[in-house]
Amino acid sequence: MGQTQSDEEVRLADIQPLYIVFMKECPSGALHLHEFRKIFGIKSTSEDEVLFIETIFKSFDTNKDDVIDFMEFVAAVHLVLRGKLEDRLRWFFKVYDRDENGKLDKQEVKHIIKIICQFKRKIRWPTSVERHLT
Ligand SMILES: [Ca+2]
Ligand SMILES: [Ca+2]
Repeated sequence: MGQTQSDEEVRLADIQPLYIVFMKECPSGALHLHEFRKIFGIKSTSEDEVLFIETIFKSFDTNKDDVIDFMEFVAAVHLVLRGKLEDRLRWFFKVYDRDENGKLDKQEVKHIIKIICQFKRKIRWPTSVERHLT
């Protein structure tokens, strides 16, 4: 996987509880978009939110095969909950930059702030993940 050694590296003890959550939510070992939404408790049908979740999903699907496997899931959870600020910002930028032109324009920023405000009220980590990682 070409990882670099660092203090931030995922430890085995962190992975075990995630593995339990992951296998419970998707025994097939591959997480699809609709399961991804279910895990985070997103039942929204608003077009903006659906699109946003899809963008997040794609940003985690690093090998672009339209499913999130366990290693991608671990990387995602690790990044969001434990990642270095710089890595998180890089990821946020990728998610925000909807037309992928490498810049954030006013519309993109405005749009994303609106969605994040809506999500803050709705999103939840599975409690088992929260307990182990926060
Ligand atoms: Ca994938
Ligand atoms: Ca852009």
